Amino acid sequence: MTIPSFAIGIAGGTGAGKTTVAREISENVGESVTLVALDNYYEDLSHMAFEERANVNYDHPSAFEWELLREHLDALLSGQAIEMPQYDFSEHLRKDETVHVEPGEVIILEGILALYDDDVNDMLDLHIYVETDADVRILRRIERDVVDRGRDLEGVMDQYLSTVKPMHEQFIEPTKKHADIIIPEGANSMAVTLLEEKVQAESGNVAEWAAREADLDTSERSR
Ligand code: UZR
Ligand code: MG
Repeated sequence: MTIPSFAIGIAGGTGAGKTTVAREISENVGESVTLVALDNYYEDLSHMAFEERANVNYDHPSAFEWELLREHLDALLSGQAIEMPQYDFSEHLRKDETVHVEPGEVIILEGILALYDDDVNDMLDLHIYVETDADVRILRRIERDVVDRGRDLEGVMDQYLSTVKPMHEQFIEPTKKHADIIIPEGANSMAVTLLEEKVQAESGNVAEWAAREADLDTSERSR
């Protein structure tokens, strides 16, 4: 059983590059990393019709099932596996199937409001906010929503102006104050490299590092 030794939250506006930062860290740290996408914790709206679901404000904190997220983070951090819900963006719907997720050495929670909830923040060791200009974010958002999430341009534009932008200003941006560090642009490779080093130092390698350091000390002293 793995008990994670380090938990990271990565927040920021839509299209900021949160998922990229999370993926790069998890690919490069050489530790087992469990990625928790906040998107998977959108409330289950299967009781609503598609048209109704399409009009939900998905950028408001109330769109998420915080209780389930807290429960799952808590379980992972104490070494227990979870059944993680999956989300279908083109249907605005939680899928029927879940995915069995085991805790790794490092947990990364990633999503627009990853630094919003006080209890969640308490569970995280490192709080990151990815800050990317709004024009870059909307361009990425258009590309992603049209290509990957089956939306049309007009719908993306309407949604951006009616909910995405105002909710960003009201709820997402203010969570920056909970951040330990702010990364300018998701693809900032220096920042990501520094983060990887920090993660390595704090996580499973701690014992190994300590041993190596101790070795160095002795050999230096005997010189
Ligand atoms: P990221 N979102 C949808 O467009 N449809 C859904 O069914 C659920 C979420 C959007 C959401 C938010 N907002 O801006 C974005 N809207 O997904 C968050 N409108 O995802 O962090 O990957 O950008
Ligand atoms: Mg993303």
